[in-house]
Order: sequence, then C-alpha cells, then structure tokens
Amino acid sequence: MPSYGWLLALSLAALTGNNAGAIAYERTERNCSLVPPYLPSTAVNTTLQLQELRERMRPLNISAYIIPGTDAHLSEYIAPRDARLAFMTGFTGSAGTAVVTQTKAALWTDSRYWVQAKRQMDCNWELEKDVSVSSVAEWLITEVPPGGQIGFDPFLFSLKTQEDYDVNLESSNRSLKSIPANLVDQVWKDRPPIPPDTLTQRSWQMKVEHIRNEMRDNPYQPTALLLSALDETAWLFNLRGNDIPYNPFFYSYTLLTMDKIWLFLHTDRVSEELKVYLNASCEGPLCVQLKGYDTVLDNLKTYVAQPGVKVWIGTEYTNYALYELITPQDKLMTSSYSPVLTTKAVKDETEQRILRDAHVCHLHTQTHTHSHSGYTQKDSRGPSFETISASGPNAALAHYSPTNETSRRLTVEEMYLIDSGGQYLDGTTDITRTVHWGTPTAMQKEAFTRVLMGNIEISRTIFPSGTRGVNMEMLGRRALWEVGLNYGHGTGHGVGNYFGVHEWPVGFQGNNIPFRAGMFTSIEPGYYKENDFGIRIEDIAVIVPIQTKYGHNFLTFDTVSLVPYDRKLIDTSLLSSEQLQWLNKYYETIRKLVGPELDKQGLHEEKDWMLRNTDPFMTSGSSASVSFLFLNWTFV
Ligand SMILES: *[C@@H]1O[C@H](CO)[C@@H](O)[C@H](O)[C@H]1NC(C)=O
Ligand SMILES: *[C@@H]1O[C@H](CO)[C@@H](O)[C@H](O)[C@H]1NC(C)=O
Ligand SMILES: *[C@@H]1O[C@H](CO)[C@@H](O)[C@H](O)[C@H]1NC(C)=O
Ligand SMILES: *[C@@H]1O[C@H](CO)[C@@H](O)[C@H](O)[C@H]1NC(C)=O
Ligand SMILES: *[C@@H]1O[C@H](CO)[C@@H](O)[C@H](O)[C@H]1NC(C)=O
Ligand SMILES: *[C@@H]1O[C@H](CO)[C@@H](O)[C@H](O)[C@H]1NC(C)=O
Ligand SMILES: CC(=O)N[C@H]1CO[C@H](CO)[C@@H](O)[C@@H]1O
Repeated sequence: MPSYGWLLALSLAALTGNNAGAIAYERTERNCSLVPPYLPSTAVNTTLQLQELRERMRPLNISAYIIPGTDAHLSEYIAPRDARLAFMTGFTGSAGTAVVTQTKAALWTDSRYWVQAKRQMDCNWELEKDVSVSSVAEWLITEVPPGGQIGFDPFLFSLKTQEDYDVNLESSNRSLKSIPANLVDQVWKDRPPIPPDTLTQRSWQMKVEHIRNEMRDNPYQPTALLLSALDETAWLFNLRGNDIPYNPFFYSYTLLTMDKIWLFLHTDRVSEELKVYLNASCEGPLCVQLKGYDTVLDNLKTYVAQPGVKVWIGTEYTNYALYELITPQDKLMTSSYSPVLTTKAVKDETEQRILRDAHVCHLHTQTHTHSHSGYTQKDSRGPSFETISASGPNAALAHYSPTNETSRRLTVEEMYLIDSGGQYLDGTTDITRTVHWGTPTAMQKEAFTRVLMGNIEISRTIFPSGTRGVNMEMLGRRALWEVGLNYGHGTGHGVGNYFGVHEWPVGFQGNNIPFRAGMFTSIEPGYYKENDFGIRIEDIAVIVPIQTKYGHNFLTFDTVSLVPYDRKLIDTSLLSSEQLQWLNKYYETIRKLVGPELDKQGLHEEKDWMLRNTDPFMTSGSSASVSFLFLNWTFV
C-alpha cells in the first residue's frame, strides 16, 4: 500500500520484533480467585523481595512501609535504578504507590494502568484503584495496629505528600516514620548503577542574574533558592545529561544565593572543560561551587543555621528530606513552583522559532525512525518517551506499549493509535494520530470526529491572557459529553526545548499556572472503549497574541504539529462551520510549511500523500466520499 506513505512505515514498525502472534486478550490478566491462582507469563514473582523487605522492616519496628514510584527529585521519568516500585511489585507503569505490611501488600494506580497491573503483578499484591492519599491512609488505618508506625523514605515524598499523609492519619493514633536509608535499595541486590556520563553543554550567567532579580523583587526577601527538580538545574546551567530515560537530565541539586552558586552533582563525572564553562575555580557571584551530590543535606543544614537567611523552595518538586531541614519556619519561603519553572515555561523568541522549526524538520524522522530505530537524523537524541503503538483493544489502554506477550498482528479491520515523539538538540516533539486501515464502524467514526472536535474547539479558542487551562479544559470534552462519552486522562501538558516532553507547570490541570504568550502545550483529547479500540488526537500548540475586535491582551493557540488526521474517520457533518474552517486553515498551513520541506528532503511519495490528505473539506457531505465530491464540484 505505497499510497499510505509514512503510515506504511509505522505499520511495519509495529510488527517488527513483536510478531509472537496474538494471545487471547482475556487470558492476559491474572485471576487470584482461582486455586491455584492463574498468572499470565507477564506476571512477576515477587515473593522473595517481599520476604526480604519484611525482614528489614521488623527491627525498625514499623508496621507498614510506603514505596512511591518516583525518585528523590520527584521526576516523572525515572532512571532504572530508581524503579523501586517496579522491582517490588512487577508493575512498570509510570504512576503508582505500593504499601507493604508483614502480611499484606497493595498497589495503588489509576485507571490508565489497571489492566497493565493485572498483567504484571502476582497474587501477593492487591490492586487498589482510588489513588488519593486518603484511600491509602484508610487502608493503612485498617492494616496497622493503633500506636503503630508507617515507614517512608523522605527523599521520595514531596512535602505536600508528607503533609497529606499526616493530615489523613492525624487522629488515628498511627504515625509516619521517616527512614532516610531506603529499605528497597537494601534488598535490591542488582540495582543498576549510575551510568557513566559526560555532561553536554551550551550560556548560563544571564539566567542566574534573571533568577536573582526575581529573588530580589520578591516581597518575602528570600536569601537563597533551592532547586530540586532535575530540569530546574539543567535549564539554569544549560546542561544536559543522560541519567533519566527520555529526558536529558542529570542527578543534581542547586542552592543559589545572591553571591554564591552551589551545584551538587556527582563530581567525578565533571570534566575540566565543564569546570571552565562553569567558572568553577573562583569564589565570586558568577563562580559555580561544585559539591558532591550527597553533601546537599549537610550544606543546606550549614546554610540554614546562619542568622537572617530565608530559603525559597517550590513545594511541588522539593523532597521532604530537604524541606525538613529548613527550620524554624521563618527561614522558609514556599511557592508551588520555583521561579525557574515559571520562567522556563515562557519560551523566548528564539526558543519559539526553534521549537516550531523542529516540528517541521523532524516531521519525517518522527514517523520513520520507528521503522529502523536508528537515530541517524542530524541532532536527534532519541525518543522523548516510550512510543505508544497500539491496535484494536490494546489502544483502549491509554499508555499501552507493545510486549511480546500482548502484541497483536495489525489487521485492516481495526484502529491503530501511535503516540510518539523525539528529542532533538533543537526541540522535543510529541504527537498522536489514530488511523483505521479498513472500514471504520459508525461508532468509531463518530467517536473520532468528536475527539477531533474537542481538539479543534480548544485550538481555536480566544481567551484573555492569564486564563487557566483548567477553565477551558471542558471544551476538549464537550462534543464527547454530548453523546455520553468521556476520557480518563488530562487534556494537555507543557513541552520543552530538548527537555522534558511533559514540562509542568504548563497544562490544563487544576495545579497548572495561567496561560501566557510563549508557552507551549499539548492538546490531546481521546476516547477509549474497553476491549475494543482507543482514539487520541494530540498536537503541540504555542500560545500567541491575537487581535480581537474590542479587547486587548487576548491569546489563542497556534498548532505547530503538522500532520493531517485520517480523513476516513472524520464525519464532517458533525463539525460546525467554524470547526471546518479551522481544519481547512490548518491543512493549508501544513501544505505551506511541510510541502517545501518534503521537496527539500526529496520525499516525493510522502508529499503526494500529504497533498492528498490535506485536501480542503467541503461544508457538508459524508467524509468517505469527500475527495470525490470535491473533485466533482471543482469541475462543475
Ligand atoms: C476468575 O475465575 C473465576 C472462575 O473461572 C471467574 O468466575 C472470575 O470471574 C474470574 N475473575 C477474574 C477477575 O477474571
Ligand atoms: C515464587 O517464588 C517463590 C520463591 O522462589 C516460590 O516458592 C513460589 O513457588 C513462586 N510462586 C509461583 C507462583 O511461581
Ligand atoms: C495509641 O495506641 C496505643 C497502643 O494501642 C495505646 O497504648 C495508646 O493509648 C493510644 N493512644 C491514643 C492517644 O489513643
Ligand atoms: C515499637 O512500636 C510499638 C508500637 O507499635 C511500641 O509500643 C514500642 O515501644 C516500640 N518499640 C521500640 C523498640 O521502638
Ligand atoms: C568568572 O568569575 C570571575 C571572578 O568572579 C568573574 O570576574 C568572571 O566574570 C567570571 N566569568 C564568567 C565567564 O562568568
Ligand atoms: C521478544 O521476542 C523476540 C523474538 O522472538 C526476542 O528476541 C526477544 O528477546 C523477546 N523479548 C522479550 C522481552 O522477551
Ligand atoms: C456525479 C459524478 O459525476 N460523480 C463522479 C465524481 O467523481 C468520481 C471520481 O472522479 C466519479 O467516479 C463519479 O462518477
């Protein structure tokens, strides 16, 4: 099917290495009520690690131990050596919390991962579906005797999380006990080491001055800023590393004062070149003092002991171990996000241009790397997250990635969803398209169209600067809600320049910061029908100023992802004329920007495919015959 252009390449990719054949869908989950229990081959036997963890718990006199899924920087993507939750439970999803007592073990994860958990966990583990702290606390109160203690690693709790547990356990006569030496690490014999690495580089002094000005201008007069999230330090110094999968970050903390900069990192990995770059052999305000990663607690303690100091932390990404050192209270200043994260969220003109260009130039790679998985494209640094490639019922799992046991042969009879992205030196991409190789059902077509309507409704919205994403999020759901459909994940997230593909605090959630011009966000409504199919349409957009008839300071979204949607799945009769107009204008932009790039790269087949798929839609008529109708009409 050469006429399918890159879609063909995608389908080949999905087959490569995963052709173990389809296994009946229902048999892939465990069944713990059978005797003996039924375990699929994907389930991990966790008996030994549980036994050893319990042995470590006894002398500490704790009745339960909490194992979060994050690392000491509260990162979204974690290095293999921080995958303690997966080691203990077998479950490899990106979100979850486990609790172990002497007799029980339970995992909490959200709806995206229930099926995966039932495929990967053995019957040592209960699956709990309400992921709120209050639900975990309720379970703890049932399982831990009165007066009992619940152990946790303070490096893996944000102070917000610690406080939530405290509040929920407050009147129960059960208490948390902070245990800085992680118990899972003690039983994890072949825990992966820190990868050897050299840090890559590019100019940081202006950023330091900018952040110092924010500190100076702050009415609470902080004397120091503590940076804990990995992207904060990476951004501040323009450094990238390799410690975390998919995100180019390195283990680090930074303590920035008006006249000093302390950078905590694994100093044995610092090259002479990097020392020169960081001006590390002097004492002035623009000299970086390199300190061992493990000395952060001692150095912070010493700093806080001085009179008249006040340390600013962002509560969303600071771990409890650091937070609890900052006492008394008048030495602490908090905001949800550090000034580094809020500054970084607004891209300057150069960053905007570069990130836009990345979506044009890498359009082709983004779609072809999947077939030969080489990072041959210039500036490419690999994928920005694990590609989600799912057909038929597997796509109903919003975060499915193929494995030998669950992969399915593609057929022309079903829908196929691919969510992929790349890290390039000039930007990070993330895009999802859903296609049908054969004839979609009426329901599939309607659901797809309604998801697309949600994407378009958000994309074409005009709003005052400073509007919060959470207040426009329902525009992405409205067309689905009208017919009683919905989706169980967020509607979008910020994106970085060769940075995190999920760059909070930009997005459509309640705890995201207000939208300003220059921010990048994904827009990604979806619909998932269990055991049947899944749909997601995801584009990246930059927030830009727009002229309105009467008002000033209004903004809208400008979509930078430039790939047409599957025409076969669009029922244009459902779209409003404004939505159709938006779609046609978007297709015009794709032709204008991507056409010349495809010519330049000599991709003639892809260009033909692009042109065919960006034909303007007429205002009514069934979409299956739209291109015919269009031809007939132009000749009439
Ligand atoms: C487990 O197997 C039993 C007996 O076949 C069945 O009744 C039950 O529904 C199964 N449970 C799950 C969760 O599949
Ligand atoms: C799990 O491993 C333990 C210890 O090696 C063993 O005794 C047990 O039989 C295994 N369980 C299953 C279901 O294979
Ligand atoms: C907490 O529980 C312990 C053990 O049962 C008991 O001795 C103690 O009195 C309880 N304290 C409160 C405040 O209820
Ligand atoms: C262990 O915890 C119990 C409450 O569960 C407490 O009564 C006891 O004093 C503790 N023992 C030690 C050695 O800390
Ligand atoms: C390096 O530090 C010295 C001494 O404080 C300062 O004068 C100089 O401007 C710094 N150089 C750079 C490139 O930041
Ligand atoms: C999946 O199957 C392929 C081909 O049979 C094999 O080479 C590969 O090691 C398997 N991967 C896993 C994780 O089992
Ligand atoms: C009514 C009519 O002329 N229909 C034609 C429209 O164009 C298609 C493809 O070019 C023809 O197959 C139809 O006969």
